[in-house]
Amino acid sequence: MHKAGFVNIFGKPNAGKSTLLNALVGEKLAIISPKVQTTRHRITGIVTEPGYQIVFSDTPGIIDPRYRLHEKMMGAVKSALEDADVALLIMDAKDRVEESLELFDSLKLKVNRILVLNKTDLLKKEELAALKARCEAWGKAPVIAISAMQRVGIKELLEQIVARLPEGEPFYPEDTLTDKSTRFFVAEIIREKIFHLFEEEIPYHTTVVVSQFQEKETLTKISAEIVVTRETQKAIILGEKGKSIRQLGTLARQDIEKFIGRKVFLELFVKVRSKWRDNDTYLREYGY
Ligand code: GDP
Ligand code: K
Ligand code: MG
Repeated sequence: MHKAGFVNIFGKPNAGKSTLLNALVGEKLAIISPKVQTTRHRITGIVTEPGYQIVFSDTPGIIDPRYRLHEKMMGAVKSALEDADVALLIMDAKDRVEESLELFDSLKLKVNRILVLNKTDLLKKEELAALKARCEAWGKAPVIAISAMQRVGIKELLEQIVARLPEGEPFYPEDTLTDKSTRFFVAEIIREKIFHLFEEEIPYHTTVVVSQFQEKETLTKISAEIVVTRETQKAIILGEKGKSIRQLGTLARQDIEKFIGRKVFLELFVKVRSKWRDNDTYLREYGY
């Protein structure tokens, strides 16, 4: 019997959704940073093994606890979760447990769900036992303790997911890792480095567009535009004598080379588009 299904990863910002997606797929697909709202798109990661295929989605961190009572938003999240075969409710083991359980409760989910305690590498043994007991007492989902970062508990989690998958044929050919293009991942890698290198509002005012992607004989030539909203932001990204953008280029190139498995020549340009975040034409052009 072959099993196949869709699994959504849901949790508060920074719970570790993107890190878990990467751990499950065994590849770096989703960008990770300690800042909230790093993930802007739904990223699909596909795991195909003999006997099953799972299509995972990493949801953007749209759930801000401050807006928890915002019904419309919760409605959208809920219906996305109910569309899946299994919902992974992930919480940061260091976070306030009652608050997370209350958030999960408020969804009133009917779909199969698993409560995933992440970042358990940060807890002492007794702390973990107490947390697990509290979550098991909640009683609305089986509880699995993991460390997405250290890849601990992933196998057990996969087993629990597979046990809840419906019977069915695979949705994608077996070598498919994701439904997104290489260009998309290249832009995401550059965006991740911007999150790491620049402070405050800059990452949130920036988007990245890959304008050229050419496979040459010995390397891949990539040009990308970094779009910001103000001249002052452009100056910061360039840095003194271009120092910052060179650093950004080097870090991004190294990761892109790892991702595509080829040498890369990367060219970065910075463009100012004062209203890109409010302009529908730009948003479409930039893939939102
Ligand atoms: P998301 O916002 O839910 O997608 O969270 P991310 O995957 O971007 O992770 C947020 C932060 O938590 C990053 O700094 C990660 O490195 C960190 N993180 C994720 N998983 C773990 C874990 O298992 N252990 C520890 N110690 N940190 C983690
Ligand atoms: K994050
Ligand atoms: Mg994320």
